[in-house]
Amino acid sequence: MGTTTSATSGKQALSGLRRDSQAIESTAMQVVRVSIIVPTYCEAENLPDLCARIFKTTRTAGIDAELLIVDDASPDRTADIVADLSKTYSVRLIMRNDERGLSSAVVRGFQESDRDILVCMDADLSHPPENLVDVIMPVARDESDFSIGSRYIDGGRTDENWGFFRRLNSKVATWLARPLVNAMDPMAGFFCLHRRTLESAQKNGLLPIGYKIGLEICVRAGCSRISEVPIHFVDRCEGESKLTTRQQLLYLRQLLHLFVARRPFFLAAVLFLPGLVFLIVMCFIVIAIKP
Ligand SMILES: Nc1nc2c(ncn2[C@@H]2O[C@H](COP(=O)(O)OP(=O)(O)O)[C@@H](O)[C@H]2O)c(=O)[nH]1
Ligand SMILES: [Mg+2]
Repeated sequence: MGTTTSATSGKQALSGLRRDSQAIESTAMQVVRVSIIVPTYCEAENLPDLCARIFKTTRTAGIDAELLIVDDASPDRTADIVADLSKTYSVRLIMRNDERGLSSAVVRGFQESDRDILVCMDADLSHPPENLVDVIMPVARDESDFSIGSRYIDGGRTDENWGFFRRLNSKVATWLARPLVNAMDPMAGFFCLHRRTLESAQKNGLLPIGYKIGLEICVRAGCSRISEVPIHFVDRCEGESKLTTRQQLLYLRQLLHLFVARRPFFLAAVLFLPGLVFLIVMCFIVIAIKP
């Protein structure tokens, strides 16, 4: 009996061990590996805080994150600061000396990564790193192809200091993009995607120009599984915005390209319908006032 008991408890111990090792194995399999791409131009003052907050959040959540800073030869101390941070954190600098531009910098970061889950965010702390896990998990769980840190869904908001015209500008730009993508904040710069979403966008003629690379990827890839998680967008404390009028004009050009590629009939209707209505009304008026 005693032998049986000890054999049974031996078997139980063994199966317990197996269960434990299976649990460890499956936990290991479930570790989320993510590359966080941050394009930078003159953001040296923001990087230490950004780095500390990103890694605090991801480590607490058990996410294996690497940070790729894609800098266009900023004439500040970006390179020294990243070298310093890389002693403590998994952070790498990709320096571009012959190119400028936010969207192309982000795509370069994606290309430098060998991971499947990709995140993009600003360096200026406008996108709270504490929301990273919420933005990453829908893609990591394969519930979404594209996940957005959204200012315009319930619970999300923009900075309290935004004036009327800034709000209007952002809203109008957002409304213009809405027919292209089923999301409340399609212009967000804080997003996560699976590598296959990027590949599908590239197959469909991704054009990495201007500022709105998230919108470009989402529309070119024809994403239907999109998640939005609320964030509180805060204005930068350090450095200056690089968003210029030229970038806003480039956005209109980008929209035109996207409408031609994905919603040509919608575009035609929007452009020609008012003219058609005008013609019909004119015909009625001419007929009505005919002597
Ligand atoms: N590599 C690179 N990054 C850029 C460029 N322009 C802007 N960025 C970065 O892109 C992010 C968004 O730009 P930002 O100036 O904050 O634009 P805003 O949030 O629209 O005011 C920031 O991290 C910038 O440093 C550029 O030409 N090259
Ligand atoms: Mg910003």
